[in-house]
Amino acid sequence: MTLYQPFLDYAIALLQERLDLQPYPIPDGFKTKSAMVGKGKHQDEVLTTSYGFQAPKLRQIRAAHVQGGSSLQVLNFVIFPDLNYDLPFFGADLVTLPGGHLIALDMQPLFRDSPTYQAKYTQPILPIFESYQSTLPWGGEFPEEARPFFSPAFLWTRPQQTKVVETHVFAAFKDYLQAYLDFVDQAEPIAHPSALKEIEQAQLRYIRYRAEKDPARGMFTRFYGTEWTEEYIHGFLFDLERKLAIVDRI
Ligand code: DBV
Repeated sequence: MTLYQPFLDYAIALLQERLDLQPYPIPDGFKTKSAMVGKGKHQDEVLTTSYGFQAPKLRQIRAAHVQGGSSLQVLNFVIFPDLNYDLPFFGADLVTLPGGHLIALDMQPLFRDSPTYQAKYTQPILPIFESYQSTLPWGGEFPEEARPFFSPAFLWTRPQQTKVVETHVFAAFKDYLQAYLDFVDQAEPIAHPSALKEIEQAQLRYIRYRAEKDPARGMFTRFYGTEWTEEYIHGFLFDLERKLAIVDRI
């Protein structure tokens, strides 16, 4: 059992319970990928496993789980809503490297600075966010250009102890995911053409930023090479542009 496996198991079980969950295609060669890294007795297998689902209102629910021993564990889990809903993205980046743990958890907004959007999708989360402030304090230094993509309820923390990840971070992950699924329950489709255009633009802004700045690019490139990594990022992890290009051709 590795650090983030219980997070993944919990998420999939909850999604199955609360949504009409269907598979989402994972391109050939990306379901599992493994490489040996390091030398001699420090050699370790790094295994990356991918998961993909879809559900009504949710275009893509996907996870990448990287397991490479006690000092390399990553779970990146994102939910991308359909383009006719104003739902935020659910984003979890749970990272354990030799330097320590790095946790990012949020409902990432389409329209960060809109007061009505904040009232709808951030206010309800603030009590949850605040309840973790004392055990999961602000993680400090954080790329300024990423700020527009996070909500005021962004949980960003660097726990010193693995025990904190297993307890408080796991509890926060559960609370955020449950609250997200409450938003999904309540979401109504958007029909107004100008609103739809704004949603599409916001989704593209987000996905382009994440694909371009993916902090895992260096790690994946070292393990699995450039070709695999770029295809994984654009063809699976952040695939909206490719999917829209297909629709436009039909
Ligand atoms: N991050 C991803 C994906 C990952 C992943 C798809 C599958 O978006 C892992 C793997 N994140 C990952 C790794 C690191 C980080 C760090 C391996 C460590 C990189 C390193 O130190 O070498 C939130 N993740 C980070 C950082 C942030 C985030 C802010 C610190 C990186 C830095 O300082 O530049 N999540 C990340 C982010 C967005 C998000 C930037 C933007 C919208 O949702």
